[in-house]
Amino acid sequence: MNYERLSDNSMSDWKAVRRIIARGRRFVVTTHLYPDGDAVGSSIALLRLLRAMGKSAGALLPSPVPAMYRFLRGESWLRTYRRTHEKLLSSADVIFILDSSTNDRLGALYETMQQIESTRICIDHHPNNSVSAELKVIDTRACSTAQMVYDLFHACGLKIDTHTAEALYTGIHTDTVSFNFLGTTARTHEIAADLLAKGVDAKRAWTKIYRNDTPGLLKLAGLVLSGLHTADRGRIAWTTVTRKQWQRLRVNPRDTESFTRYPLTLHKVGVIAFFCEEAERRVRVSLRALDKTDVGRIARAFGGGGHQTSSGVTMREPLSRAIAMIIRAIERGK
Ligand SMILES: [Mn+2]
Repeated sequence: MNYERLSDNSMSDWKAVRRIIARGRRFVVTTHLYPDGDAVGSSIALLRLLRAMGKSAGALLPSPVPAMYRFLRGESWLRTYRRTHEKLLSSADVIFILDSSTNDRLGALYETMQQIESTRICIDHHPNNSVSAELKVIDTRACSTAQMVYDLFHACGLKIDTHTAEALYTGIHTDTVSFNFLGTTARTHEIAADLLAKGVDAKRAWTKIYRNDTPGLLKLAGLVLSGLHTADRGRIAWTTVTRKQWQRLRVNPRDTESFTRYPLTLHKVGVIAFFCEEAERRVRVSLRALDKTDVGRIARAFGGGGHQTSSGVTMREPLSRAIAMIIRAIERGK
């Protein structure tokens, strides 16, 4: 098998990135709010790449790394951005923006970045990327940003060590929903095989990422599932969690993000919506599509973002109104 080939990205894009890296001395890596496995994994891997090239590199994230990704070696390099980091950010020759499709998703960093001179490079796989950057490498066919960073390692002629492999594997595994969705191809499996050959322990990664549920969270999942709704003869399925429900079981509402996975096994289901009432008039909506419905477009229509198969939006509406608006949009978006 040949792992050197760059089937999706044009080599010239990576050459440009490599040239900018060679010229710079100080680098900062950042990614989106509420970072997922891909955001965390690709950030750690890119830091390792920059350091392997003898560069000074740090990472400033708009929000903290979730507990389930803290097993990754190098996680402690990812710091949560505060105003006191402004100097550090402005002294960077280059800022890498990973896995983020909009400026909004960069939180407070975006505001600061507008006022400084650093060159910004955006590496992402989301469609309709509107991030402000001097150089953008966008590959909507890539299953994850981690896969693109894997390509960059090859373009820079660098070896991938076990810790880097584990970070990249985590990004690919989580973004593809365990090698099932979002552009999972033969190449995705080839890369995974290469990362396993480099020493990734698949069972350890799965255990760390997925075996974190508390009894309270599973009890909440039970409540949520008994309130399952379907529409359009089973094509649409949705569940909700109210503020009262998560408060009573002392669950952090952020931890309910994984609840979208349960209705995926419903026979003939095409679109899944999950509504989490995080606060009064603040509803986090997660959408997943198994059919051709473009849930990315639906989320964008309400100010959110994402892919055709996976997207999200936070709505400033009462729960019942948010449900009505989104379900109507899904019904129309067949
Ligand atoms: Mn991603």
